[in-house]
Amino acid sequence: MEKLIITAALVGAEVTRQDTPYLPVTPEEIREAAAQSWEAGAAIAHIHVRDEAGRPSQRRDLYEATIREIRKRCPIIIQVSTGGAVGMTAEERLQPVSLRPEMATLTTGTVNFGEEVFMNPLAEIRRFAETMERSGVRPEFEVFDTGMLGTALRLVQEGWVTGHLHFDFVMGVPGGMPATARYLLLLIHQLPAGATWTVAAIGKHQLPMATLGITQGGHVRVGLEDNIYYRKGEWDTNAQLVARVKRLATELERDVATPEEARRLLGLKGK
Ligand code: KMH
Ligand code: ZN
Repeated sequence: MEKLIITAALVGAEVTRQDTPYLPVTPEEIREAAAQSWEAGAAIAHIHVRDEAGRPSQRRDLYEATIREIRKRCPIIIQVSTGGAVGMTAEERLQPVSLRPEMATLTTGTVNFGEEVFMNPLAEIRRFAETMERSGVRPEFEVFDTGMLGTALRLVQEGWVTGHLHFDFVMGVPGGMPATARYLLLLIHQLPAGATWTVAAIGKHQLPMATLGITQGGHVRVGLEDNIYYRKGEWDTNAQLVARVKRLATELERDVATPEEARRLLGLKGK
């Protein structure tokens, strides 16, 4: 198997400081979380940013400041969110892509998201893909439900996305697909040859699905965006979650990729 790429989803848009005191929100805190996660074995930092009041934001200046801070401390691959928070406009969500980060997320469908709806109409998805392609930003397809894989492949067929294909299966969001082995196997068996995939799962599902990602030849995303507990009732940090995946991978005899090795696996040129 190729080396394991660990993504640290450091911040997210839904978790608050009231939920966990360990959530990084300022550029400096996100820098430290990224650096500690890199030291623990992460090759990619999936980032959202927060405004001065701690609210989810897609402001370009906040992403710029955060990326600058992270770059001071470590060579981790930076993947910006274009999902942002539910209810944001496409214009708002696309702002960080203009910074030309190495990667950005691309959600390929609309999905119920708890009591809300995460809207991603096809015309908007095409626009996001076209903007990333033009900016030299590698998309990571965010697949919250099974139909989104078909839409991602449609975008590829239509020529909106070229080059290496990388998917993130986000499992266990209320309204999205469940976090089960059966769903994961269904998805990975439909991937085109040469594509890579990672698995992210919400809350208590994170650890078992991460283990499946390691053993089934995929990659793994962990972090406070998806899960704030190390075990029931016990908070953790992003780095602790990453370190646990690295320990598991080592036990299962799978080496962990550095950012440079991950760049080669994902066909990234580096920035
Ligand atoms: N916050 C979710 C509505 C992404 O980062 O692109 C969307 C999300 C996906 O987190
Ligand atoms: Zn995200």
